[in-house]
Amino acid sequence: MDPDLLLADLAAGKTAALARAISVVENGRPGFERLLAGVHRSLGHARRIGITGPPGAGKSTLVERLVLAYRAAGLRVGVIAIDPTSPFTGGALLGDRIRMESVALDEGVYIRSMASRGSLGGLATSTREVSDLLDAAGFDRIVVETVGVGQAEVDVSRMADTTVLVLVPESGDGIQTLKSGVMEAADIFAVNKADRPGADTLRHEIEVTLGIRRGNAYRNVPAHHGYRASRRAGAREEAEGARGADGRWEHAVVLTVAARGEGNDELMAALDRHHEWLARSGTLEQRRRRRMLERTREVVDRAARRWMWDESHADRLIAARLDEVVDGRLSPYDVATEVLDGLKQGARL
Ligand SMILES: Nc1nc2c(ncn2[C@@H]2O[C@H](COP(=O)(O)OP(=O)(O)OP(=O)(O)O)[C@@H](O)[C@H]2O)c(=O)[nH]1
Ligand SMILES: [Mg+2]
Repeated sequence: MDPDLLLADLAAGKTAALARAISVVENGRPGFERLLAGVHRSLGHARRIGITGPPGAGKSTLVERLVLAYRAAGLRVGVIAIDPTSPFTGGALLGDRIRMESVALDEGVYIRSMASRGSLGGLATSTREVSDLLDAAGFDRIVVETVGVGQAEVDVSRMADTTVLVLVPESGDGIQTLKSGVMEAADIFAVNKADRPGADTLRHEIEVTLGIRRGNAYRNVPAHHGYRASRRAGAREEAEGARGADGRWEHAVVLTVAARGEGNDELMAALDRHHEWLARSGTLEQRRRRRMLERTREVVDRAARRWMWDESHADRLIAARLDEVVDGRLSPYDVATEVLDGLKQGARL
């Protein structure tokens, strides 16, 4: 692979180059770091949107609706679907997780699934790197779909400018989620399958939970607290994501029936509003800056680990000490100390 040639093709918007670049990056093939370094300067055009939520909540259906709407507005969209491959399912579910037939043949849409198998550096890192490639290739929106409401999804969602949490009535997941810490990671809540009973109740629960959390956060600021409390008593605009009195983002809660496209305009509007708020409040800059910090650390971490296992004496030393570790004369910690001390003193293969 010639990274410079690939970069040029990528910038020229050639789809084949994009597919190639992604595969080089995903598999960590030689030159992948040069490729990513090469696109770094051209990043920042795309808006990155994370869609997360429990299995079967309708995330893909919702994403497909968003993609159609963005396409109608003349925007190019990249979609990354994280496949929750486990050793047990072996990725058999993949085809099912991203059936977006209506947009699959559109040249302005690029859909990629990524398996959450263990790679050095982790899925979150490779997702961010693939997003960079889509950004560099000129896509206007990058939507990342992740399944689940745990820490792994939060990590992935940290690549996003805006995170949408999709919940559904009647599943119990909603309440579980509200109790977990994942709530904080979301900017917009989509209560999907609103054609089913319980959607309004769930929306109410979300609003109350957000309200309680806000109340706690502002316990020592009586003026805001009172203002918020009185507004919450009746007003609807808070739930619709108006800007808070102190300039904070107030979460939008949107009811959707993704299967029929209902609520999609509201969701799009909430996404736009959130982006405006991000830009106006300086949060976009802050988030991107924080992301660059995390990214740089991840890249340093991965490079250091790779160097250690590929080029240092660590593996050889461990092999040489293994008998002693097995029969208890040495602990793994003793060996780690010896490895590290050796590295600090410049030990090589
Ligand atoms: N009743 C109803 N069904 C819906 C709605 N949106 C999606 N569905 C259905 O819910 C099922 C799951 O939809 P998906 O979009 O695949 O859900 P998902 O969250 O992407 O699923 P995973 O990726 O497997 O976690 C499908 O059968 C959809 O047709 C909705 O608003 N109402
Ligand atoms: Mg899906």
